[in-house]
Amino acid sequence: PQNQTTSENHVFTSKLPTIPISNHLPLHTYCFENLSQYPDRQCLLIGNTGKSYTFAETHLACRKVATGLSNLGIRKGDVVMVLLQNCAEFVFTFMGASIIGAVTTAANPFCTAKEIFKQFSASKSRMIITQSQYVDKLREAGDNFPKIGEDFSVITIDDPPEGCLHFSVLSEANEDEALAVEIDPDDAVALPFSSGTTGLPKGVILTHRSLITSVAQQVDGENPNLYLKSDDVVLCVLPLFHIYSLNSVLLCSLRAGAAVLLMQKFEIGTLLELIQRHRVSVAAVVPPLVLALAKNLLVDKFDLGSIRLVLSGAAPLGKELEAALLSRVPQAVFGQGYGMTEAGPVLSMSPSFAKQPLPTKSGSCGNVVRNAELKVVDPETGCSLPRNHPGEICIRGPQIMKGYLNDAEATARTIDVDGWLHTGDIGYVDDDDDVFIVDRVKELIKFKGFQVPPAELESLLVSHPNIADAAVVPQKDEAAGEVPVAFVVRSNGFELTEEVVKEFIAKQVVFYKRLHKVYFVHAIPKSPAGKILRKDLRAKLAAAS
Ligand code: 4UU
Repeated sequence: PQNQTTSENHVFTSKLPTIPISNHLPLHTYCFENLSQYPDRQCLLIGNTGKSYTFAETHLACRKVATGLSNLGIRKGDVVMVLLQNCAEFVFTFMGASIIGAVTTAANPFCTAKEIFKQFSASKSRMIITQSQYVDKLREAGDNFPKIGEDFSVITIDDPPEGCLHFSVLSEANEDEALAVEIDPDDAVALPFSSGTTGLPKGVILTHRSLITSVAQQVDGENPNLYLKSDDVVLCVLPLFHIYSLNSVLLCSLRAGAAVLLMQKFEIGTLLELIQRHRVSVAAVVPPLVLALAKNLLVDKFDLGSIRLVLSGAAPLGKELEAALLSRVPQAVFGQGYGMTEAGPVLSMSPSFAKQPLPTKSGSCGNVVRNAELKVVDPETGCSLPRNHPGEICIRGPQIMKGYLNDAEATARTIDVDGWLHTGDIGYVDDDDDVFIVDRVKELIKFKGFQVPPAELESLLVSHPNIADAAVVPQKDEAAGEVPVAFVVRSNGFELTEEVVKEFIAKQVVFYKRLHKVYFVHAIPKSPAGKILRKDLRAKLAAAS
């Protein structure tokens, strides 16, 4: 395929040929399509217990949970909330919901009750599947929040506290009794939350068609861009409630017939031990994990010789860190993927992971995925730019989201009338089709790859009686990449310390949204239209450090 580069329109496509994609199927059918070739192969390996499930067992468990969900009244289009660390039940629930045409919205179980119920209410979830340790915070959220048993049911994967059901009500249902449903490719299947380029977190509607397309762009075709083999063991330490792990680790592995090693949480010693024990061959990581693998002294005590491929994504990765990692796993191929929840999520992927690998440069996020179009637009004029000119990256293809849930305005701001999704990332495509991200123009802050939406923290800040105005921006940080810091205007005559402000936020948000610094100022710089001039504040920070 040739890239069109007429003077008005510079559109970049993959060097890999376009492939047929079975995106007319329901997601679960697509993911388990090749199951009969390897029913007895390991599918899920549970890191902390040593338990494992073959592909046939996994498929059966998903079908049982599908029936179980419908026995509890979950119907096509209903939303189920998953509040779990990585575990087999996450997989069974997600795929089980897909089978009956229901939708999964997953959240970080460490979120505060307030954060969880925001997503719960916005998504109109009918039930929460979680661990017993998180039930208290749901119960004690206060009178203004939905009530367990009255407004929704709770299912726990371990001993259920009073008023909750055990996961066996789902997993022990009779798979033959599942209600037959018809699924349209454009029906939602996943509803992750993302703040996108601006504002508060919003439900991102990912359909069967979008997720199948994205997975196929990675692992399908004669020469898959991300070549996963059926004897691979793929590390799943990144949380499945984030789209990176859900898509590029879980769904891609299911489709390709590779085993997934589920780890509940990141702890370097356990991680290294599990990599060695299970001979992990593919590791999906984020930059802070690369840092740990590159720098931690424990690494030398373990055999990491089984790793053949390391994929990093979700945040920028420096060349030095990449080199440091490769000195620890010299046999491995290293590359980046570039994703965004709204984009389905993968926009570009290193061609060095392909079955017939091609080189890519250090620091690059690889090439645009196949069966998609990418362009770089001048943020001022909206015109597309030629190679080597940085601008806003836009992507088009059947993999992108259907839109934001109940937010036509935000959808129209993000996907234009021609179907281009605007990422809010600044980057360019070089002469060899390598994509480089150089900046972010959207508000979003990324702490270790986790989303921190400034608008959310700003609205909390101005709800404090002694705060007149506030703005939150990213500050560069060695370990986390970026941390949120606040500029705060005190209300007239009020005393307010940095500690008080930090504490006020800390008790309302999940750990990675905590403020790392508070700067008191007399006014927040704003445009004539009242928009916070974030660039000015970021420049102020850069000048001060
Ligand atoms: C610089 O981070 C993600 C998804 C990441 C992903 C998914 C599948 C990576 C590889 C993969 O295979 O989604 P969000 O919505 O949490 O955050 C999106 C934003 C991007 O717009 C960009 O600003 O995260 C940033 N980002 C990156 N930045 C994502 N990947 C990269 C990257 N380099 N490689």
